[in-house]
Amino acid sequence: MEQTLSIIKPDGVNQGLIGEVIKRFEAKGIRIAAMKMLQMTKKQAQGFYAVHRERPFFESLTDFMTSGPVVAMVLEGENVIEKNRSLMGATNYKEAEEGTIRRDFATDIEKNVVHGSDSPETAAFEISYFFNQFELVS
Ligand code: 3AN
Repeated sequence: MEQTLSIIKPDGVNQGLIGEVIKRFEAKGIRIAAMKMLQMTKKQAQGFYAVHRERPFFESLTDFMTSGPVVAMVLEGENVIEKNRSLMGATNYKEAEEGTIRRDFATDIEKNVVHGSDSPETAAFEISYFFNQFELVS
């Protein structure tokens, strides 16, 4: 059984897509093991995206991610990292496959509705960034 971190980004929350995104997860048999809504501080966003700190889009990305509330979730299931990534679609929504969340709702390479961990190592770091062990329901 694998776990991954999903975030519905401020643009997703703003567009009223919380229910739509969760519906797509549940329809694929993905279980939600934890969930919370919060608004990140600039420091929290910088820490979360620390791997991207040298990238030209870091400042803009961390501004965007703190611009409104997000919904953070721990998803659980077999192969859930890959399953979630394929439901999300490519980072650039123009390259994302038909029927993916980003293809359907993203408006920009940055404002791409959802985040999902890309490996077991990032998943472990990202889950512990938002949740402690008592907040996870197994
Ligand atoms: P993904 O979220 O698909 O794993 P990452 O980890 O490469 O993509 O990038 C993290 C976030 O940074 C993306 N979700 C997107 O919001 C933003 N981002 C990535 N590449 C760019 C870019 N070239 N220009 C602006 N924002 C970007």
